Amino acid sequence: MLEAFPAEPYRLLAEDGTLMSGASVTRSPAQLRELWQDMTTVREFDRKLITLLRQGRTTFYAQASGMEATQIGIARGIRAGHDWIWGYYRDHGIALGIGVPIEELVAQMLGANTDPNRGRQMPHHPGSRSRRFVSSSSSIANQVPPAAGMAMAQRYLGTDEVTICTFGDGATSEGDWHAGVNMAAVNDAPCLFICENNQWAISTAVHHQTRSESIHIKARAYGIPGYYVDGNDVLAVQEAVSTLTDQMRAGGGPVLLECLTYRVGSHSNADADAEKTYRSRDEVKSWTGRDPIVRLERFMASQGLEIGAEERAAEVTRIHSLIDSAVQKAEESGQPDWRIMFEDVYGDLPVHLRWQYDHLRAEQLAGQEGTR
Ligand SMILES: Cc1ncc(C[n+]2csc(CCOP(=O)(O)OP(=O)(O)O)c2C)c(N)n1
Repeated sequence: MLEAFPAEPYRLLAEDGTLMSGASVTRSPAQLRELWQDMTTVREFDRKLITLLRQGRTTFYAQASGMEATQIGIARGIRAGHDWIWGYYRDHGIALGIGVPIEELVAQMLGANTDPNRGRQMPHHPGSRSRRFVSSSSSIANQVPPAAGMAMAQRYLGTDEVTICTFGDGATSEGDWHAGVNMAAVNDAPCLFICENNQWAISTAVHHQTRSESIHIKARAYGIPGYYVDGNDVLAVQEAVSTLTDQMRAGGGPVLLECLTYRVGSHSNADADAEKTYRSRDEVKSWTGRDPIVRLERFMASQGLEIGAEERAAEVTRIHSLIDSAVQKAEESGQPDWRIMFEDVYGDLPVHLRWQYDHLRAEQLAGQEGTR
């Protein structure tokens, strides 16, 4: 049973994929397969996007490999398109899991004309109005105070929507994080704060950036419950997220949930060879041995739902071709025109921006004259 402040992370599946004693799993075969497909999509998305990055076709990427169970468990534990998500730059797995189309994500990452944000955000910082996935900020923990504010509004308005706010372990050492969690706590705002504890903040190990014995224990300081889940067990994460959001929908206040997982890849393109610099190959190997996708596959096999080699290969091919065609469409749509800088903010352009617009336009025309 999910309990606040446990000594060990809550799990339904042991690391070898067997059911924990006393645990029961009520998912149908179709639901289990869907979770497997979602996690495989996140893994393959990483593979394809890293290739694009190396080819210079996008300029920033932060992979989620190893963290698929956490992100898909979150996506499948909320009411997608109804609840609001304030995520961070590594959350493409959540975006995919709640149904943000691959084409939109890829267009955002390539800064293409077909990007709903029209290329204005840094690559790999997607948002989706229709799926209620708020465009993320690169500034660590920046999303926490506004997420608390949105949850306060939900409380005042009496809706049955809740807010999900995700972040890494490093974010819990930032001032914004403490201000936001405190504000949600004193206002009983229905915000589920979720730490995707992948144990590294770029090159800083979690035990080097906090003296707290865990992340979820920090909830005590704000008088709210802290939960702790095995973030490589998709069934446990999904169950915890759905239980905690149901509690908040029924009038409960904010909670903090820590999902213990591991980033097996690099932080981003800034540290492409992490094992040569700040962490050991043995450490990474010990976590690749606890692969969240393999854990679910083993459980499925024990239920007579084995994923065969052919099925796996067909699924990977299907995902790759979806991504390939999304890339082709995005690249064919071209890059946004410079004029979009001046659109979508003001109904009437203020005088200083009108001046800048005219100035740039004149420069552009002069440039065209010069090349004739
Ligand atoms: C306010 C701020 N300080 C520093 C940075 C530089 N920075 C970018 S990512 C990062 C590490 C964040 O680690 P964590 O919150 O654990 O998330 P993870 O990337 O591990 O998922 C840092 C320090 C930043 N973007 N914003």
